[in-house]
Amino acid sequence: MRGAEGTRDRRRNKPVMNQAITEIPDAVTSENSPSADELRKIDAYWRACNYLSLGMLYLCENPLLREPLKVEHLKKRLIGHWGSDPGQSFIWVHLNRLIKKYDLNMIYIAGPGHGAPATLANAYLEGTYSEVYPDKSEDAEGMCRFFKQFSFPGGIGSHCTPETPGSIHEGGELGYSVSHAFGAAFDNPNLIVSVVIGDGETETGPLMGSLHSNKFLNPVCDGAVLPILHLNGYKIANPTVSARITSEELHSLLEGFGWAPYFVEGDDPPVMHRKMAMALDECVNRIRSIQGDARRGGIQERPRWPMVILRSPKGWTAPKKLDEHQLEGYWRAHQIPIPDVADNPAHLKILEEWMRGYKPEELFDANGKLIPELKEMAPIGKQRMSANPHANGGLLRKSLRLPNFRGYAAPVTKPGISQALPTYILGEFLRDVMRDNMANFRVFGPDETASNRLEAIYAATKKTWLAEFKPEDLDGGELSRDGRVMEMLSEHTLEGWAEGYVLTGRHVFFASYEAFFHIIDSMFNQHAKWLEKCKTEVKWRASISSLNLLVTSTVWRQDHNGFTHQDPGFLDVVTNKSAVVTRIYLPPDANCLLSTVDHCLRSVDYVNVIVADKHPHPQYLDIDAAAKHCEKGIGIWSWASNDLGSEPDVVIASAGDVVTLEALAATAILREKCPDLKIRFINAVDLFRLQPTSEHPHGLSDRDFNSLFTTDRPVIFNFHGYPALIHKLAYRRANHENMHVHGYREKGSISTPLGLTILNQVDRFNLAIDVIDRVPRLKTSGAHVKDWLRDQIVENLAYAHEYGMDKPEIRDWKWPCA
Ligand SMILES: Cc1ncc(C[n+]2csc(CCOP(=O)(O)OP(=O)(O)O)c2C)c(N)n1
Ligand SMILES: [Mg+2]
Repeated sequence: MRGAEGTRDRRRNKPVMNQAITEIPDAVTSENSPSADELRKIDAYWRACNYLSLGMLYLCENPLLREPLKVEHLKKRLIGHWGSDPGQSFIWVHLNRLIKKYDLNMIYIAGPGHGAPATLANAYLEGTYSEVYPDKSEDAEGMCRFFKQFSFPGGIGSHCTPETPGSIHEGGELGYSVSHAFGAAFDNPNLIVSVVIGDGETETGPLMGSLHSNKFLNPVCDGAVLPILHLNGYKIANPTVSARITSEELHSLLEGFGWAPYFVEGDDPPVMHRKMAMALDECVNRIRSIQGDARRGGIQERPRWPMVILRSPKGWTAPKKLDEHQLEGYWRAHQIPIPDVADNPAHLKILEEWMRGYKPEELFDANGKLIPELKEMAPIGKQRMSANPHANGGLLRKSLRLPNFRGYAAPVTKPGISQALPTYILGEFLRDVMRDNMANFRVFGPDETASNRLEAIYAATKKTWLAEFKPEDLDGGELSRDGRVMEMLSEHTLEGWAEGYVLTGRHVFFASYEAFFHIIDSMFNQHAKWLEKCKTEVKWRASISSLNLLVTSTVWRQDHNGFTHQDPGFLDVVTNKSAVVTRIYLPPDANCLLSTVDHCLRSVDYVNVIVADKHPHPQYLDIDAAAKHCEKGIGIWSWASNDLGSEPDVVIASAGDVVTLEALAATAILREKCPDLKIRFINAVDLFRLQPTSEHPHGLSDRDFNSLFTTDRPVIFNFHGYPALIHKLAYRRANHENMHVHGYREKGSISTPLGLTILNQVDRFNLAIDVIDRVPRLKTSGAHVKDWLRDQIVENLAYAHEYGMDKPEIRDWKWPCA
């Protein structure tokens, strides 16, 4: 046993220490300690979990080992992870004790989601699994099916997938457990979110950043998060950093992050059960005292919330060695601990003895159901972590109360004459959404809510801040302990909070700089996958609110920040994911933005990506026209077109705000310089209208697409993002070979707004040149105009280089054909 002695050894190597480590001692008991009989039952329950975990990894027959184990009882392919399971089940059974003892409302998040056999075993033992999937009944046949389906074709995945009752976190991609946990805890004052963090997971950037979440949790109106760092020492094939620094260093690190860590260390189950029970009692008492003090007397200081460091062997309770290799307590226990059981009779015997060592015959009755004495160790009904409605958040979801977005409209009497600041106007709408939904709506942004011009929200609520306040904060700091705007400079943490918040049945709006959305590409991917499964396969999961992402501070107005801030590629990432859950909107003006956001806030089960710049822009549509245009998703702007009653010579199309302005300016130039040219102007708000209906539910029918874009006329498409995306969406369309897409060509620089568009050829002059080149009858007759257009490019760039800004007629451009 590696216990206190080993710990002392490590401590000889002493770094600086701030405060004594709270380590639960081996031999001390308190009046509060569980009785010997309770500990015996906890251990038996844990053995049942471990038995089931191994059953899932290995068996497809003989589930209770009522016959000698033979090769034909084994799955042909052995897939899954053992190493994390026993520690996670150990944690789960102890949390069950806690829930019952203190009548808690608790959910469980498995950071190392590959330890799913632990979560699944517990869901099965609690009866939830059989309630949700009746064929996995609590008897030998049901258990057999339960084992067989695990990580098996046609069955379930090997992680805490959406099919897993009680899970809101798949844990396939490590790093987001703590941020998800906090998202779940916000505005859930009676909830405790237990979150197991893998010690390998702790090495990820997102996890480390998320440890700061405790500065954003309000003990009065939020619930608690109880992190349990699962220090089992190893990842797939390496030791973990956290396990190979001294306990003092680890303690200092976590204390520095503001936590009060309780160390539970060892490998002797009876001792460890008692220590874990004591540690968790301490944690609950501490949580209750923090919350009680704050709820009675207000928040005096930032709470130091408890957490547990569980140092126990990886693959705990496995054979110590397999042949000459260490198994328990080493990375070799990570996946299938004994891989060659089918070919190696001696190893098959070891597996059998190992499984029999849990004494299944003492744990399950004649039918194969967990015996009543152990059944009663788990909570019942909704108090089971596997059945807690917070982990099926749609059940708790209430629609937002939304003010009428028309009341916030930018006045537009004629198209393209007046200017407005779209995101500022949106901020006014969101302010009132916030006012009417002060318990289930939050706004997220990495230090940028004001920068993105959504600052009107602060009139309804401030930014959450539980760290130190300084006098100067009163001067525009907008900080408050009970604020509902979440700002931290970690896109990962914010995205994780936002996901945790919607997954538990609430509503979010997340705004971030366009270029830095890439930081959460992968998190978006995972969330989209989760949603897709829930929507298409896991019918018992209730619909949750959409994840609403505002992509702002966009590429086209980063002329001053330069190249690093220019990247519209998040949209490409989004289009890779299932059409069932992805939506992309590019509202061209403020009123379209209002209508779009109103729609998104009402929707469920999507990721809504809305692209809108934060600078003043010309306004085109009054609020009624905007609502209609957004409803259609794509349409002809007849006021910009002159092809009424005839076939157009060219279609000019746009998707995006800045590129719409340039496309309109090009249209105006062409209408003046080539008055005979028949132009049709199309604007797309809903990008997926471009895809065929067979590819996306928002896709236009071919008939509608062809009548809009024609089947034979050149289409000059000015797009906000990378041009290839439009080709990808529209490549099956009849007129695709006539589509010429302008978009960001990765030409970034410090420039003026027009200069940047010229660099990438989405500017009015280059667009007009392209039209002349593509319309057969203008090819030669348009030469003079083309020449003039080239002059304009040269002159405008020269002006920008001389004065550092665009010419007044560019800056103050208005639609001239009104
Ligand atoms: C972001 C990410 N990188 C890599 C992996 C591949 N991977 C799966 S499990 C694992 C080791 C996890 O170790 P730890 O967090 O200590 O969990 P344990 O199995 O020990 O509980 C790795 C690297 C992953 N799932 N996610
Ligand atoms: Mg580990």
